[in-house]
Amino acid sequence: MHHRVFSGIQPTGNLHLGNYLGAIRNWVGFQDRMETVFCIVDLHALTQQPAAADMQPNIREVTAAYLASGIDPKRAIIFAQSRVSVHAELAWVLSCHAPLGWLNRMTQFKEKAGKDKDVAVTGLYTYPVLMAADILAYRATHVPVGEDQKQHLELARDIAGAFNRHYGVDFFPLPEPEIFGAATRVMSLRDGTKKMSKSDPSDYSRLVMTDDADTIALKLRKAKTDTEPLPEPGTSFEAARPEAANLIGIYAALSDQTRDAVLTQWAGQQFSGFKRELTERAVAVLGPIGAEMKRLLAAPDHVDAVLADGAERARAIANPIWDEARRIIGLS
Ligand code: AQP
Repeated sequence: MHHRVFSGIQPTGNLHLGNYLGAIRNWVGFQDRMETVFCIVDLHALTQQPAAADMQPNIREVTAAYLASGIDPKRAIIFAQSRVSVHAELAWVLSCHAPLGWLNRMTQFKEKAGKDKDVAVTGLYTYPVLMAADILAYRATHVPVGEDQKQHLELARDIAGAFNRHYGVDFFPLPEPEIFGAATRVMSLRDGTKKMSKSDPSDYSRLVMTDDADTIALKLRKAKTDTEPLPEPGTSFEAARPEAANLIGIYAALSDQTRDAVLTQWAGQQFSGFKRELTERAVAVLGPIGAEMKRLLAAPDHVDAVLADGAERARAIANPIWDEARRIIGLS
């Protein structure tokens, strides 16, 4: 089986440390080993009903984040989802193989739809089917994402299997989730039980990839902790101290250490000193990326050229796969 990586991020603004540590950072290494396809999933973003004027700036923002983080557009394919019509067409086909019961189990829909499910839009509900189409349109084998997307990936595997069984083929590979690093799930700086998210109304809940050093310092100073000193390594404190656990996880990820190694250094000390060191590490990692993003976005010609070239290369992979799928289905 030909190995191919696919992943994507929604252009919904406020790209944050969780998107970077949970996703983008882990994509870079794949470029040397496999064919890589990195998407800006603008059709997914429509589930949040954004203003039209926000779409292009947000698509460019995500593209700039990929480039500034070390994704090389000569090797990787970088493109916007809506430029390749196969995503939407295949999503329809796959929705005809995805029982309601499977979608009813998706926890992200339950979280995002909130209490009144009758007013949640249908696109939010079928979002995971479109995500399955994103991956299968390229017959991708590896999908590096954060922990929160694991359930959607399992669904993509199930749908691929259902399609293959129905038509008696071995056409779609069952994509493997690639979830790794110390920060597979970065939590909100204000509430350690909620994930860091673009759509959280509080700016203080997240470090944004373009935050400058002063803003990073301020947000981390204000980040919620408790009054206890840092815990001992090897103890289980996570459930009782979610904010402490989150900051320790972020520190570990930013410094390429395990959580226990961080605690060996910091156990028994106060959070004030720990936060100062954490700030330095966050600035060292995010500072250069944010500066490069701003440089790219100030004159976005390069960003736009990358997207145009990427769309062409993406279509060159997806169109023949779609043609073959149509033959399997009996549509041609
Ligand atoms: N807090 C997080 N920790 C680790 N990984 C995360 N990801 C998102 N939040 C965290 C990973 O980032 C990638 C892109 O996510 P997305 O833009 O498709 O949508 P999302 O998962 O819904 O992300 P957000 O930031 O919470 O956005 P909104 O608020 O718009 O819904 C995925 O690989 C995801 O795992």
